[in-house]
Amino acid sequence: MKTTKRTFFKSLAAVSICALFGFNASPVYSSSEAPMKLGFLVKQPEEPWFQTEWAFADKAAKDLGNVQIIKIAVPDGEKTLNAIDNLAANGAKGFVICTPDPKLGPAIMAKARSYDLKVIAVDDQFLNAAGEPMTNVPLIMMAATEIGQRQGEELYKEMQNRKWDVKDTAVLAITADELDTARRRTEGSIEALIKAGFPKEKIYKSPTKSNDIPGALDAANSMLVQHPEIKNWLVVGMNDNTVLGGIRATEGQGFKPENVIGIGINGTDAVNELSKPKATGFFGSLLPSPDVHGYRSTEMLYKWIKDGVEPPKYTPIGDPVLLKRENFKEELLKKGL
Ligand code: FCA
Repeated sequence: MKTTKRTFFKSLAAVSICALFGFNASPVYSSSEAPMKLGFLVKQPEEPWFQTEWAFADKAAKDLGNVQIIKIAVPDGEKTLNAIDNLAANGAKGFVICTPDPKLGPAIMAKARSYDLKVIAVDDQFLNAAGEPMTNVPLIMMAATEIGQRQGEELYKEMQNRKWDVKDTAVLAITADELDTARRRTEGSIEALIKAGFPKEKIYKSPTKSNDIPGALDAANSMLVQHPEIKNWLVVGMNDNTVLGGIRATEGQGFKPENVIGIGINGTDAVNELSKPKATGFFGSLLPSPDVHGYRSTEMLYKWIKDGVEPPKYTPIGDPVLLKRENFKEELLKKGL
């Protein structure tokens, strides 16, 4: 206590002396310097996936020291552009963003540039006016095709475990092709199913209007009613919510869990479902690394601003773990989730 007091008075004295002689006193008070402010903007904060990214952005900020993360929900274009104005007004130096619409890429970059803010895209890649990926903006995302392929392989494996007859079985693929990462995941999944031997003509695609459970439920319902001959369904979708919508539709139409296999992607958003006392048609979920996405993107942005270290243009994050009812708690714990 005494030493703290003494140091405090010493510093105070130093500051007064500096002030007296017109020196810059800031080095004495370096720990009380204003924190570096970084934005972390996400399109769907209701998804645990994005909450996890936020939590790990905060963790990175804590480890880096004197960094503050400004978290903003950006469900549409207007909110996104307003958020960038607010960040600039608050003195932020840059932001990480999962955009609500990849086509906002040029507008986001123009606004960011006008304020001299650095930008890292996470999860969803920006598209330019011609609809091509903006490869000059650093991007960190899960390896989309690969995770999709894994979904297809695991679905096929579980179908074989259950000894289903392929002739009574079909694939319900709920698609969201406007979002490139979604398209690549579902295409990867379909490709893997065909490669494993699933008949191509029994893979039925149904586009969802929105990337949430209600949207996917509608898309699935309209496909299920068209195929009353099918006894067993494999459900493909770009993330947990999409597959969950599909599962809810099969339940609504009277299918038993034994006749449905759905495997989601994200993991974090499947915890409630996998915790249910009785198994549903939702067999499991592929958990990539939202922790790494949140942590690494923040760290990259910090180093870019502080030390001028430009992040790589593309950082793919791979190696998902398959969460099932029996292992999900343990697997999530291993990652500190
Ligand atoms: C997209 C999806 C999210 C998550 C993320 C990694 O943004 O919408 O659910 O899967 O990619």
